[in-house]
Amino acid sequence: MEILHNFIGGQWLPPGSGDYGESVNPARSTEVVARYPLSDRNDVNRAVAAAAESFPRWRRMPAPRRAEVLFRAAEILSRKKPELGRLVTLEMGKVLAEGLGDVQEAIDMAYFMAGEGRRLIGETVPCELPDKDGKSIRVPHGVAALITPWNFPVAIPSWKVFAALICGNTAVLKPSSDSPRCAVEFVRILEAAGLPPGVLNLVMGRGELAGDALAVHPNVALVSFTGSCAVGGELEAKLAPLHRPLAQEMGGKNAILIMEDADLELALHGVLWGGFGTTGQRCTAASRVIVHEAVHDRFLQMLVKAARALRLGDGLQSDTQVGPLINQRALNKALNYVRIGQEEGAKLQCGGGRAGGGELALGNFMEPTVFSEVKPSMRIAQEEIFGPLVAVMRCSSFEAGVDMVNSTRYGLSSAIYTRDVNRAARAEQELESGLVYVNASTIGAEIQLPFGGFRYSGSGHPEAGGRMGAIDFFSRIKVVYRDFSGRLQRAQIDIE
Ligand code: UN1
Repeated sequence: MEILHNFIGGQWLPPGSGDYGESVNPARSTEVVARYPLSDRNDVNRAVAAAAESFPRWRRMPAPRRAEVLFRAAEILSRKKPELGRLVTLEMGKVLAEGLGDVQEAIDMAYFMAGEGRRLIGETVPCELPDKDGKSIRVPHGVAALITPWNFPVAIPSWKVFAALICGNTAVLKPSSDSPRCAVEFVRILEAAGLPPGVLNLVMGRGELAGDALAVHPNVALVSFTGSCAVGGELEAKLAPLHRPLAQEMGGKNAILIMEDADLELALHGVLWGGFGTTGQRCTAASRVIVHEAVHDRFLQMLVKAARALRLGDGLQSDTQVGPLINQRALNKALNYVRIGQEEGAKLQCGGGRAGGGELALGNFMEPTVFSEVKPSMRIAQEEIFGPLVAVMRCSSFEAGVDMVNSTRYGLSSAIYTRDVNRAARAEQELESGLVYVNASTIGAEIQLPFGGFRYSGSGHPEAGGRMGAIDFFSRIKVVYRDFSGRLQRAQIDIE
């Protein structure tokens, strides 16, 4: 068991308070993975000061040079992928293949953002006046506050950190208290890659204390947050008077729409992967399945049979298909939704309980759960559960199905299974979510395109790559007009 320290100004330091919390293995709650600092305002102040101090030098370093650090980090991440993937599973619970995938996403992001160091594209345009030109350039904001969740404990820090740094910002990372050890390993890799001291700082601890103090700190220029809608909303209210850019990635209530002409076997794999992969703990998880009435009963039967057969267990065991929930609170929340679903009149088809036999009793395991006869207005069809619970609904047509998909306040990811190319194309237009999948599940976005949700799912500042992705948030546009005529030229006036 390791005692973790904050990383401030290039040094690993204990918290001023001397207090620590425990990160435990969700598959065996008695196993402490690490003790992490319960940082307070003073630790945060030190970290922000270190980031602010290192900003002028980092900002002036040419972006292709900054990129060299990211390339080296990508190489170290690749080398350490096996052990880091295991650590993800140990601390967060997802099965090992997914733990390795989490690290792979960080490797992809490191290479991608390193490449951006030679792009960071602006515009050059002709001016209306002679001997004058105009261009836009990207400049950093300053100190970025990065607040990350536990469900992608390496990947999501990488989305924010690499994008922030390549643009020339310095940063303070505040990871979830459920995955501090993964965050420390991630930061150690950047340290080993030769990142100058103070450019990235790490402060661990509770959101209410360390996270809040960081987000509202006067010397922080912008905030990027991934987490629940409730916390995102509170953050937005606290930041409103400060007029500081805030990117939020929040919840989802993502749906898979299965039409009567779909390949049902393929759709089944999509639902199992989207609904029960990562134990349903992705913001892109498929928690609703809307099936055309002509194939509804058949599909439901296939789904229930397959869900019952899923093997629960410690994610490090090679035959495990579904790991534990992150903590007792998450387990209680998901179990509570089983009760709510039953009270609302939905029909529990399988699962619904804590899985407690043998070794499983030590962890936060829940049986893969399927409800049928779910109505769009029910809470289990509207609220994010973040657990292995799939709500199956019935629709009578493509149009009715699309309306049902769109009938929540969220809008992160959605999917359609159909063999009709015209219908697939219409779905691309009609589904109101930031990500739309055709004949694929709601999860598994790749990093070279933007990632973000509509409505309550996000603030409209997508992360990751592509035009309009994270680079747009972590840089700001400065417009430069250069007049080399040697005389006063008045725009809009001296146009002859
Ligand atoms: C998340 O659930 O918070 O698209 C992120 C996916 C992953 C990222 C999910 N690449 O499912």
